[in-house]
Amino acid sequence: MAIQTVSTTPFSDQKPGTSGLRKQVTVFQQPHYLENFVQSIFDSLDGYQGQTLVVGGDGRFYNRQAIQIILKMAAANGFGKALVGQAGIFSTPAVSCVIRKYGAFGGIVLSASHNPGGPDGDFGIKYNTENGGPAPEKVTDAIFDRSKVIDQYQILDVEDVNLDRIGPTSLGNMTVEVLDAVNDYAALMETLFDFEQIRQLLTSGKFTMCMDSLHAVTGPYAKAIFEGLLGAAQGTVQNGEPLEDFGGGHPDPNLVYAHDLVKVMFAANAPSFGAASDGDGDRNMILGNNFFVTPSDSLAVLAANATLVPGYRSGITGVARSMPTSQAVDRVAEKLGIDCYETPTGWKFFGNLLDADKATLCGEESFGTGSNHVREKDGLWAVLFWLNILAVKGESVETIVKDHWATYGRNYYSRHDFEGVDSAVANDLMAGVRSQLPSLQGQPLGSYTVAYADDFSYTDPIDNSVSKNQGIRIGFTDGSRIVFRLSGTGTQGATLRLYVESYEPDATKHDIDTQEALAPLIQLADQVAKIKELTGFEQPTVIT
Ligand code: VG1
Ligand code: CO
Repeated sequence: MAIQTVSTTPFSDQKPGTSGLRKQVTVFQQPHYLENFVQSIFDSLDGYQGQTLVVGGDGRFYNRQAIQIILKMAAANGFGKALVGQAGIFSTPAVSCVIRKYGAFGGIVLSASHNPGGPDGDFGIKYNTENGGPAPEKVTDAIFDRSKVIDQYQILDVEDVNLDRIGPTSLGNMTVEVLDAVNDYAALMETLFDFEQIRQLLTSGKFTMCMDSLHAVTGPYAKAIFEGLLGAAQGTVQNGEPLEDFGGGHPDPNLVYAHDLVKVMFAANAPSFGAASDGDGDRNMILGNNFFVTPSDSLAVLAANATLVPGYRSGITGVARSMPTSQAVDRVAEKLGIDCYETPTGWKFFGNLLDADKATLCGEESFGTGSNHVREKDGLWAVLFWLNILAVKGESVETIVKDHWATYGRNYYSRHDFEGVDSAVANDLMAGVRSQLPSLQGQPLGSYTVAYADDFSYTDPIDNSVSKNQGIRIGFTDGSRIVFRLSGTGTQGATLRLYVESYEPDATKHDIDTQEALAPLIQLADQVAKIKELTGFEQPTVIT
């Protein structure tokens, strides 16, 4: 066995963001770039000799090459076994499922999620720990610190592994076991949901569904589960062939990028139910016939109806949402008498709460929902959860959401993204807002009164770790809020995110257009942050 020790020099830009290290493919293709990061991961870990590593990705361009490099490095560094999805494919929630099921030491997920792929697109890598979840900040900080001083890495000088043939092969002293990418995940879903009842719904002839996999990783999973196990009509899954460049699209399930699905679901004879997932399968968008469910409302509806679903029949212990996510779920928690946690953006902050059983359901406004069944957000899980609720209730998506609003009040909510802003301008803008915070406290602003104005800081209730500067929030006395954050997943320039929320208890006022309902707050946000003036953007790039 030929272990090579290769000399290298550090790259200064290997700081993981909201969800791992994301860069343009061309950056990852630089000699030693991926290798440095992978060795930095291994160097930051203890006790993995002879242990199992799970490796898989969303199938985007460079996935296969990266996996070969990672396997040869894992073998050279002393891992005993690697579990890899067939063809190098695993959705992000499937990696989490496999790490937990087989008691692996950890896993490496290759994805840039919702970012475009292809030779000119993006690539990404992140490390997940033994609980199946994204590494917490203390681990990603250690990886970054190591990457700044790394001077060598270990790699095996051997032939590539056949990733298409299921079963074991030897790679030096390590065994590579190629697994069916779908089986373990699908089996887990069967333990959580009433597949028989969902099958009856999908084959009743009265209910139609359209699932858009956006040419990304969920295609094979969705076909196996919906069209296979649950008997939905062939063709229920559209854009179901994973492509290395996602067909040139932006694999982000929202009303802008999932345009094929939006066309189907907002047509005259639309199906009863529509859903989409992102590049790596951890996000979901839920649609009814001519009806869009905001992700924040989706989380609240799932929490309110959880006991209708077998996996959650005995109730949920608590819920958690990222800070910018609307407070709709808070109202459900209050009624259920359970705790609601507010965390920084990014799934890694839910891990401790889930491990400690303080939260059962978690969600983010960015089309992410999940539960304690794995430690990642999970797109198809959310779709199945909705299907199970629809099957039990026998009502439309729209009726369920509107009844929910009538019971709990409606949290009008929207996110405005300004993509490709000059980084210096974005930092100045944020600094400008930050400097106003002390003087805003208690002051009138437009027709509102500021209740609090701060830079969100989070203390993890389990390990007491503190995460500062997680978004600037200005809250008003009537419960409405505006929040400003810079994205931590982009690869070029900066993306400014503006999150706007208001609360309307009166059911006669629940049919207002969202942007109209939020217009006064949107205007105030521009006044405070001078978005148009500083960025030169007349409109946001994406509104969700
Ligand atoms: C975005 C979302 C965040 C999500 C993250 C990863 O981060 O806002 O809620 O956790 O993407 O999602 P940011 O820093 O760009 O706002 V995914 O589907 O990339 O794993
Ligand atoms: Co994703």
